[in-house]
Amino acid sequence: MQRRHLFIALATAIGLAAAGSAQAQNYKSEYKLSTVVPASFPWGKGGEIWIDLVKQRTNGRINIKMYPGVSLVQGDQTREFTAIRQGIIDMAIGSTINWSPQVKELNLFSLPFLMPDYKAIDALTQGPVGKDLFGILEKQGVVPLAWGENGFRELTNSKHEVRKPEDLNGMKIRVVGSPLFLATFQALGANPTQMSWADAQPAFASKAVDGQENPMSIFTAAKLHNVGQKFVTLWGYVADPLIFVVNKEVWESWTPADREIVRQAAIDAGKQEIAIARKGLDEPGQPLVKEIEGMGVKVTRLTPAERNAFVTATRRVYAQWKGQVGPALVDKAEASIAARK
Ligand code: X2X
Repeated sequence: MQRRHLFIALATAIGLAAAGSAQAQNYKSEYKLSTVVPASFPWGKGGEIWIDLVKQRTNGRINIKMYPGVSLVQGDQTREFTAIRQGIIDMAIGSTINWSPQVKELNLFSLPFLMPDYKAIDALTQGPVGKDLFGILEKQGVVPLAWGENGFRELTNSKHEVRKPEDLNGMKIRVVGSPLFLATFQALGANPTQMSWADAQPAFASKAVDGQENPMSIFTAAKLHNVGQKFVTLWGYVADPLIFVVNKEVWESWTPADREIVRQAAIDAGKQEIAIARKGLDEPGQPLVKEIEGMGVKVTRLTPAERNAFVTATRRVYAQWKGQVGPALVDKAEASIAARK
């Protein structure tokens, strides 16, 4: 190599090294990722997949650690969104339910009996409604990247089979999130009580509450049959998608190339997570439901007429909350669902 070329090569190497270290100084040694449940659940598994993809694709430049149990906000999942905005949390995979106290439009997914099937969820998250919601989140100062899924929330209890609204009469049901859940269960004649997931599990064990609503994947991973939840009613009344987000300042501290890597990793992890969340539920025979029956749990499937009684009993709540969520957005959601393929 000629002397001049050697000099240029050396100068370039020094320049690159300097740029590299300047960049590394802006990067934290660890980014905190908040979730409600750990990797033994599809939700936490999605976090693990995201973390691994980002690590591989950035050659370790972005190092993420998961904090399940919403431990960065002492288990109070309804404070998670505010903590992301404040930078107490760098990244999160959050349920639309838990962020709905701050982002009223996210109550959309909790409108009783809006989404009849998985295709309806996809029609919302992957269509114009999903875009609108991401725009709303951006205006609130977080960077939304991808959708995941907790799932259709089924009704469980320790008392008796629930086939009609009257069966819920006076039953103490743990709910989370927004007042919409209180309204829905009150309309059904139940006695709903708001409680974090952390507080809920001991409350089932001690029989302080009779029932709850959560996806079947949460039921099995949390082993709710072991804390007396022996009756399940498959009613699919609401489903909560998950949203992968990053705090805005953190996002802006990354190079454009790294932002793109984190975004694509979130999309890839989200797709995988949704498949895991639906496993055993969206295939013929629903093997996950069989598994639950095998644990000595009575699983009740409603006839269309039986399900309709729950729909009718909650119509007033739907109408009232359509106003709170935003009638234009709900109209758009209803149209997207009607047009689903
Ligand atoms: O608390 C719940 O019920 C859970 C785990 O499903 C959510 O975080 C919404």
